[in-house]
Amino acid sequence: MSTLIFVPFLLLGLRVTETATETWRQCTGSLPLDLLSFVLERDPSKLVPGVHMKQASGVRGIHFSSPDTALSFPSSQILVNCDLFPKEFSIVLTLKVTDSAPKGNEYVFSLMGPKGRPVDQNDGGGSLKSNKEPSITGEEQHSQKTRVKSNGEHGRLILGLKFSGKRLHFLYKGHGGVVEHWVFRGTQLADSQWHTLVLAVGSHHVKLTVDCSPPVEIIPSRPFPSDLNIQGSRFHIGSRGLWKGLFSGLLRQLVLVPGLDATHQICPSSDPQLAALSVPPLFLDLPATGADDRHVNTYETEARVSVGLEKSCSEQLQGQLWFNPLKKGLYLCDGTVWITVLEDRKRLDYVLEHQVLTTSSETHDIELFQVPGMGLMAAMAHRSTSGSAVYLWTKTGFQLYQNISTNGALAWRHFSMGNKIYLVVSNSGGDRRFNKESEADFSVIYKWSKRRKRFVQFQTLQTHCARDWEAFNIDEHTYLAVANHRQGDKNHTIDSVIYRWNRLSKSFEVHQMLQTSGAYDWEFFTVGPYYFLVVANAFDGVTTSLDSVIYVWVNGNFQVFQKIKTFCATDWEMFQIDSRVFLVVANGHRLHGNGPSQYTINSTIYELDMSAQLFVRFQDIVTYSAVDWEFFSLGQEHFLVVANSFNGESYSLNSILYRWQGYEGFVPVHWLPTIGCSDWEFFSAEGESYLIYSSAKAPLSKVFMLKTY
Ligand SMILES: *[C@@H]1O[C@H](CO)[C@@H](O)[C@H](O)[C@H]1NC(C)=O
Ligand SMILES: *[C@@H]1O[C@H](CO)[C@@H](O)[C@H](O)[C@H]1NC(C)=O
Ligand SMILES: *[C@@H]1O[C@H](CO)[C@@H](O)[C@H](O)[C@H]1NC(C)=O
Ligand SMILES: [Ca+2]
Ligand SMILES: [Ca+2]
Repeated sequence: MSTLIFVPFLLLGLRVTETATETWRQCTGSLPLDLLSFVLERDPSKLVPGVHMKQASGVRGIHFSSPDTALSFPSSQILVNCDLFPKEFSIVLTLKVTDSAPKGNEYVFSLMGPKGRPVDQNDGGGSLKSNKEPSITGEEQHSQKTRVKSNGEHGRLILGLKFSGKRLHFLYKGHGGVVEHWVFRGTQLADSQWHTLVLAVGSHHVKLTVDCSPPVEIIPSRPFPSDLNIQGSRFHIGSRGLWKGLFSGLLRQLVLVPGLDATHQICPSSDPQLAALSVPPLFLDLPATGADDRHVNTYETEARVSVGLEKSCSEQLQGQLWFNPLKKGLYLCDGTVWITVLEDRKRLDYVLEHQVLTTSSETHDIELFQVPGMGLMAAMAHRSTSGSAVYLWTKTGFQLYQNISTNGALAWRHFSMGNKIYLVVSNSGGDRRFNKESEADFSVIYKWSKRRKRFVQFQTLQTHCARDWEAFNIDEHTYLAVANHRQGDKNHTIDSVIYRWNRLSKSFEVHQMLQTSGAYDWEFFTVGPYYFLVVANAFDGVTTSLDSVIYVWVNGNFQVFQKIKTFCATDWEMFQIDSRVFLVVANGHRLHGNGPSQYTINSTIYELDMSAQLFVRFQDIVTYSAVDWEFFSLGQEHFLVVANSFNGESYSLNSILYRWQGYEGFVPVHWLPTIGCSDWEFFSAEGESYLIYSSAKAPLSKVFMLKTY
């Protein structure tokens, strides 16, 4: 049933992020967009007009009988909120083309521009030009690209895939409205056999993989355009919207995968001619029929989908689809229970830039909290010696509320005792003017003054290049834990300290010391009646490959519970999904001695195995000098966003939003461009959901609004 996995994505459309500098928005994302399911499943109660289900060699596909409008849809329905076709993508298709196919053009699919829009004809060259492209595979295949002047036939064509003279052609509108052709010769496709093709278009090369065999590659003289405008365009499946050019073969799979080469997602395969990324549920496996290879059977498809109120799923109904109009859900009977294929519910649709907040300097951390009578506030740890600041959420976004002088602030943490609100800042002592001799620095606790409506200094605590504070309550006592990163310039293996609030002296006092190595983060969490504290150990002076330690509270103190190998661990985030408990670490880089640093490494999600009483590896996610993870839920869906800060060359890179997909774990769904990303925080206000990120390399923070539908 693996073919079903991607079906729920098909209504989600493509993710987009706006960049402030461009008017046209590029379509981004990497979710497979199942174009065939999109037309076939819009009304799961019956087969759309213009197609018939057919079976060949015991495998189902559709045959096109007319270019019905039901086989066409606006591109904006799946390429949501963007104007430019993805500049990199792949197309996965499974089809069967008869060896007696007519010589004329037959379109597997096309993307056509709006009617009546004149085509730019400013390109003077009108004659047919042809130039051979070198084949880097050195095999017999030839690839050829021709430039044809746009004319009536091609005028509206933006992009398409067609068979012509038994050869596969990929066409797109190049500069000046000139249609570019890439022709893939030497591949035997029109032989009445099923074939699965992956056409992968990258910035500098194009690759066609047939049945998971070694690919045919071409390096086009002009790369696929990054500015292919698709505004007002429509996809046509099996045609270009006209009778002329209707595809006469059988089509079983047609998936557009923006952003990446999907070859490795389906290859190698045990059944390469039918390798599946996403196949419409209607085509799902049938009982063996023993039908003759060449014989084509027509099937009654109506019986496969039933519409109406719930009935029980039994062995007889195995493979049956059921559409429930009340829930707008599509379900598949697996022989005992109905499995959800599609269900209409609140889902993350896209991410919009909401506010660019200019700050006095670069920012290492954002802490969000509510102050009664004031609303949502954000404390930001700014790098500059002029200090940090607290911001207040208003109708237009965050606005500076109070300047607070800090000294190399790296993190803020809020907590409350009774009805009083406090903030503690970790001052790393970036400015050594004040404490040259002692090499110690002081972190400061502030208290919210209701009368003065501002934070006022409350207590100072000596710390050593403090990186993080954590606050928590155990048995009605309030504790603070500081992550002391290093003492002096070299000594990283030092004590981090747990403080406890003393009600009599009205101050925090040392409760327990725990030895840490370049401590970067503390995370407190509870599981049932147990209290845990986990430290991110980043560096011991020699290597970043160190044990980070999970402690558990026993008899009034923390004791080691488990050690986990990490690589410059910078953050731990605990989260729960249903009754499952997870911990994810952000690994910054691998470094040993004088060797080079590796920034592209895995960060790992661990799951608590209740019976073994241990956290065990659940999923590795490749990150780029990750410095923060943030977990949040929207409706029924769960997400993780990572702060990728550096890839070894640049601080400008995407932070990635992952969505929980059950047994597949977390899969990437949004790419958010960031600069030196240092922190992500999720928050809700006035019924809307937002993410904010801070930059350690630019004096700005950005708020994104999460649009759901
Ligand atoms: C905070 O400090 C900046 C200068 O760094 C100043 O421009 C601003 O007016 C101050 N704002 C408040 C609310 O004190
Ligand atoms: C590092 O600092 C700790 C605590 O101050 C001290 O006990 C230890 O000896 C120091 N190590 C080195 C190598 O200086
Ligand atoms: C990340 O982990 C995966 C699976 O655990 C592994 O295949 C891959 O090589 C790792 N990547 C890096 C960059 O370490
Ligand atoms: Ca954390
Ligand atoms: Ca965070």
